[in-house]
Amino acid sequence: MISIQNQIVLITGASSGIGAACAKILALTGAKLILAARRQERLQQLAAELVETFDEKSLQIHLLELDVRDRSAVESAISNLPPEWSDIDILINNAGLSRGLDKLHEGDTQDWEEMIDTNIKGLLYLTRYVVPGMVKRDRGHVVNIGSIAGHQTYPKGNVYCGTKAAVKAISEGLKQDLLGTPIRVTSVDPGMVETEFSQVRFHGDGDRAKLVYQGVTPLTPEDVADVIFFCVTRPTHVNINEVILMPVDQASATIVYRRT
Ligand code: NDP
Ligand code: 8X3
Repeated sequence: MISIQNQIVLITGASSGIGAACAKILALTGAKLILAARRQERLQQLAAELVETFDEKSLQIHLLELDVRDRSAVESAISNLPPEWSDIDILINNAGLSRGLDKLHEGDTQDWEEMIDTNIKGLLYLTRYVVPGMVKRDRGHVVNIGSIAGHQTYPKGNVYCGTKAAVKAISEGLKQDLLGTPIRVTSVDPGMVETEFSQVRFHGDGDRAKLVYQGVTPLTPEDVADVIFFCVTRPTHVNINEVILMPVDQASATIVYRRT
């Protein structure tokens, strides 16, 4: 295991779920955290929680209000980071969402745009503006959050699954393009994790969201963050290319054991 103390880690989508859990586990390592999301009040709340838990002096956090869909905002946010925060060592491309669960021919095109713009284009923008610095400094690690949905398509998952299949292809492509550099690329691809994911998918319908996890013990965001922690602390010659992690109750994207 290597230390990532004082390394600069940028986590997108840090205001909730897996991203927030990553911030908590990585704060323990003494890494310097750039926490990005649209909801600043959530990030401030998380930062306050972390300050309460850890010694304020050893905790280094920089908050970034960022909509990853906005290419010029991403470019400007990365290029205008204060000098002490600009040399990003680890990029965790976590921001993402699903919208709707509909047959493709009945889908809401607005939902499609949002998923494609966030899950694919947002991830690409961050990668495009952060990785050149890594190449220049000859060090770095990109962790993309994919999904079991990128390996297996499920009914009505169409566009969301398509975006995660794209993340899988992009992670593989980035790994190939960075061969010959010491930069690592990892895709962490979970099954069902209980976060705000389903609430977002169902546009705030909490009852429908709860049904997704009924009778199942899903993964927690901390389970996923734990795997990410493992990936980023391997010796520098080791690259964990891809990890699929599932709840014990889930065998595939569609096969889930539910206790009634
Ligand atoms: P949450 O809804 O709890 O968190 C999603 C995060 O993404 C939030 O912090 C949100 O922040 C951020 N986000 C969404 N859109 C944008 C945007 N345009 N710009 C910046 N940030 C954005 O869900 P999860 O933690 O579950 O999701 C994290 C990742 O994990 C996603 O990529 C998801 O696809 C993936 N995943 C989730 C699984 C699950 O079952 N939960 C399983 C497999 C993968 P804000 O709204 O403040 O901007
Ligand atoms: C989220 C997991 O199976 O709900 O990527 O699509 S799933």
